Amino acid sequence: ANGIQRPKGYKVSWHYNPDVEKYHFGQNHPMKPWRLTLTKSLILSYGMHTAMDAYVPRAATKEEIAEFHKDEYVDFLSIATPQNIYEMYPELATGPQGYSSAIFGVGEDCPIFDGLFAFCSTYTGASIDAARKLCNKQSDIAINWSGGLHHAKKAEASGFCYVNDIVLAILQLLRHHPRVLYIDIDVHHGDGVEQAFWSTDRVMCVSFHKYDRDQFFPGTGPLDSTGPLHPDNPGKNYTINVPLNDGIDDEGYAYLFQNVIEPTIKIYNPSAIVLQCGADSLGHDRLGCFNLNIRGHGSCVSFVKSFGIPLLVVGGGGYTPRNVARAWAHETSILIGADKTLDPVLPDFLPHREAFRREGFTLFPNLSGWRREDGNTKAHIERIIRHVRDQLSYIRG
Ligand code: V1P
Ligand code: CA
Ligand code: ZN
Repeated sequence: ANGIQRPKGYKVSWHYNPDVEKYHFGQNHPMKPWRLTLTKSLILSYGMHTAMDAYVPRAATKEEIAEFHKDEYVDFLSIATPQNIYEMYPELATGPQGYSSAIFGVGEDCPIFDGLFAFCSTYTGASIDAARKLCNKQSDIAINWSGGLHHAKKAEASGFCYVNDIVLAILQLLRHHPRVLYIDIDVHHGDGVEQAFWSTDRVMCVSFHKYDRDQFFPGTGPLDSTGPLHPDNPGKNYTINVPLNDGIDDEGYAYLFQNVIEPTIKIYNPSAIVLQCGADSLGHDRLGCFNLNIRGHGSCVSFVKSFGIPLLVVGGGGYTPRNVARAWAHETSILIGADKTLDPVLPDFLPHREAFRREGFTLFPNLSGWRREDGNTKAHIERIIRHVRDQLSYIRG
């Protein structure tokens, strides 16, 4: 490819260490690092890397990870292997899935696999590097598609996430930025990030997600969960949750997204934004239940970008790898201002091109009109918008 020109007036950086592709969660596990290989192939085949500063960041150190995570948990992650885990914790062997989740959250969702700590420190190193480039103003927009693991807690792995690269990146941003807005469009609730910044007004967390307390992971994030209740706690009202039902479509999602995010940015006035772009909110996702198309998902990225505030973009979930790659390649094109000129027909010299055969070799297959009806009525969407406006009225001034 000849490549795409750099955007005028702002700088974009792409932070990616291909070492993350080497690790595997296990045979039947839905999290496939292969989706990152496909994303990279699309970005390179379209020539989008020529429009960005491309960095291959080093892995995060144990000390950097311990800026958020508990030392004992970091030590555990750094020494646990599939071979020694039962020796270290014989009680794990008696659990229902081979080992119980009592020890630091490991289990079926978060298995101990070969190279686990190298995997975690690699994706985390990229998010920290991206945040540092924003802090020293070498970038206006910094991208890490291998990050976005929003469920990890201080001393617990959860929902395929072991180290919370988002929290660590936000802690970097807070060294230079007074207020950071975190926006999460993964189909799951961004509970780990929310919990980390629950009691501060320096980070505002907004998550859009499928919500069903009993039937959908992680079961948290109802509309009325808006921060600590105590009036003296600075975090009160600085969390926004947008709980959704199955089957939301592009039009409903974009309308809701814009009507939540615009007043939030105007009132909160963040100096940096972190956008988690989990692609499991697309139609046809193996774990998700929404009906979004690549363009609908991407319209959230365009909207956030339009405010011109320093922006860190991370990946997240996404369990139909070819569609994850389509979405993140398209969103890269939006961030470098090339989406209008990108050929929707996939390049014919694209490595792994066969992976895209099922929906045809296009960037924009029809992913809507899937098995689920839209369970989000106009009344439900309007109620959320009213609730958010009402909540924001308490943080004004
Ligand atoms: O539903 C659960 C737990 C396990 N049960 C006892 C309740 N886990 C989910 C976890 C989803 C994690 C999403 C991560 C992200 O937000 C960020 C990267 O996208 C789960 C599901 C499911 N259908 O929700 N785990 C699994 N499926 C699973 C399937 C096969 C093998 C291992 C895990
Ligand atoms: Ca979310
Ligand atoms: Zn998810």
